[in-house]
Amino acid sequence: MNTRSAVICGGGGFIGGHLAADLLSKGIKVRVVDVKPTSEWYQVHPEAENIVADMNLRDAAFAAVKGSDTVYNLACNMGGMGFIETNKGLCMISVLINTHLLMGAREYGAKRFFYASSACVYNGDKQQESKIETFLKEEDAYPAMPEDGYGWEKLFSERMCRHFREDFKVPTRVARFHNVYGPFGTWEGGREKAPAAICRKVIEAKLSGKHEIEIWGDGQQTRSFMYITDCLKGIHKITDSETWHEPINLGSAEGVTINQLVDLAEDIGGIKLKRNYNLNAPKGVNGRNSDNTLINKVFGWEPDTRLRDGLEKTYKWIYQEYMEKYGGKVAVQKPAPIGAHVREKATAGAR
Ligand code: GDC
Repeated sequence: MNTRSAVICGGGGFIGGHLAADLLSKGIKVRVVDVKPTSEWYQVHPEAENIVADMNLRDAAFAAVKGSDTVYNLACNMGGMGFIETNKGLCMISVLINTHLLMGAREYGAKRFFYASSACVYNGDKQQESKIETFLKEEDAYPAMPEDGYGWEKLFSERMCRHFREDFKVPTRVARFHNVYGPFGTWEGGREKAPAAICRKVIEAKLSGKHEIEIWGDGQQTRSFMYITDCLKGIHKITDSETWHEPINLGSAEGVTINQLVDLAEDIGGIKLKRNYNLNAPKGVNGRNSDNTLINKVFGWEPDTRLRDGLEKTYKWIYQEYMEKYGGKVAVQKPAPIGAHVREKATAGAR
């Protein structure tokens, strides 16, 4: 598939901003659409056509899609566990975005439609053990028991992609992202995921001189984290594939406990902290890792950036952002707002 023009829906967000830069560097004509005002986009690329619109609405979604070969749907209301556990209804409304974009892709004959799904579609029963070896295979999404709210929306939308492909010949491709991190992502405000949150907390401990850190859960829960450049490589392979169209894992298989993630961040920050475990905080599943058998078989590749390397770059970027924003003072972090009033914050998926 040779894309000449692309629209990135949710391109004001973390992954979308990086994807726009990447496509522009390849000489592709790029339209970026996001509901947030451009002042809140993580990256704004002046070479792109930048549009502020709410793709929950049919007309805006159709206008977004019109005239582009490839549609990337990264738009949804999302965040880390602290957000999705307390905003289930809001997360489910994103079903409108994918529905309208798929209908638009059908109407205007898009050559490709990429949908950013998530590891949150996997059956919760298979993620009960805090083990690094909790590798999830693509078939583990069924029988369906995904993450409540957010995961159900993702699973439904995946399914809709399948039926639009089968019934209406919209050439859909679906990746299941496993916790993506890197520079130009959310690091405060309540939607941040563990890698950015832990980096920020280490930085705050250093700045405040209070050498303690709050960790959600008991720190034994396991995850794998995918660096943004791997995510981009995978998006291209999956989108451009002429043969593979089923949902496929896009994640790192380097599993760690959250305690090990904290070890790495402490090491990068050059500090050791007293750990306070908050067992009442949002925790999500006990164990989750990406089984990469299929992606290796289909594409002869899997995400391979070491967590230590990616986290170091992320830490440095967050440190700079922190200093720029707060000038070396420690900010009081507020929890994410709950409810419909955050609709305008809908942003790119960054699973
Ligand atoms: O938020 P998250 O990165 O999402 O959390 C990973 C684990 O880290 C959780 O068990 C959480 O309790 C723990 N944790 C410890 N301290 C903290 O300060 C903290 N902040 C955060 N955020 N977590 C902390 C994600 C979803 C995404 C997406 C991906 C797909 O779930 O939130 O939207 O779909 O999964 O892989 P996580 O990995 O549970």
